[in-house]
Amino acid sequence: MAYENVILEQVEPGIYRLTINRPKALNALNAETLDEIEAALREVEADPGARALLVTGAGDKAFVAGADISQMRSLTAAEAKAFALKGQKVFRRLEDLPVPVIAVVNGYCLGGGCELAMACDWIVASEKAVFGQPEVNLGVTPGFGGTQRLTRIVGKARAMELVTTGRQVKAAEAKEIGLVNHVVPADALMDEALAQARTVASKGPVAVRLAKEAVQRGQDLDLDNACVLESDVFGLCFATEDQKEGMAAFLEKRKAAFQGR
Ligand code: DAK
Repeated sequence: MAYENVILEQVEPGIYRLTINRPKALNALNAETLDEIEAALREVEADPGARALLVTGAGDKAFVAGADISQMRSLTAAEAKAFALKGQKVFRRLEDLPVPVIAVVNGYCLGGGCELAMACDWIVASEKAVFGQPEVNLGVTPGFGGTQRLTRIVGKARAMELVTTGRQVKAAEAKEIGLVNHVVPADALMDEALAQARTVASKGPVAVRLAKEAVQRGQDLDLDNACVLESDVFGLCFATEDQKEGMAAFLEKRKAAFQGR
């Protein structure tokens, strides 16, 4: 499918990269871009060979500087709610993508951009990246899940401070509070993210998908039920050829040749 606001490419077998591509507006998310992100996610979901997805922003200045303020400014209350629901739906789909998703954050990662990055599975950032939920500067609250995901990731007190003051944090502080997994020099960013995606792609594909499901679905369950979920997915692994191959390869001291089934 042809896109105007995003670029979807398969950079290596099984490794996809989705680039939000509105650099003149610092990759701000308008409704059309959200629709295209959703369509791109459908494409990745439909490929049984997909192993990992990288999400990034075009240009060297921004990942995504937020939801598109010029499009939002004249929304009615009902339209604003519909816009928030659209973003939440798309970000949920991203979170539920059956393969790991790495946010590759190359610059401003604000508002809806920070919410997009948090809906990915983890964040790799350049030293130049800046994170924040500055919506209160505009007289609104975060609307694409920011109040909820930020709280789950960094804890209530830190999230409360960031969403009520709009304070922006640089990459080093974002790592310190657990929002970002890795910070690397700007020119090493994509290589680092690709290396991580390659590592994921080299593992047992069914196990990776099931492990993501267990972590993702388990975090909102109590520990007992989450452990039942874990034992279910662990059991399911033993119905796969990958489990037989992975364990045979270990015992035969060779590299596993996983087939993803
Ligand atoms: N939307 C639209 N355009 C944007 C934008 C944005 N979020 N951010 C930047 N741009 C545009 C600028 O208007 C400018 O366009 P031109 O003037 O060249 O046409 C161009 O990108 C370059 O930006 P600057 O000239 O401002 O660049 P600077 O380097 O000087 O500053 C900046 C970079 C990132 C510090 C600055 O652009 C900035 O502060 N941007 C806004 C950041 C922000 O406030 N982000 C949060 C947006 S609000 C909800 C649903 C969703 C949300 C809330 C509620 N419901 C429906 C309830 C989410 C809201 C948000 O994300």
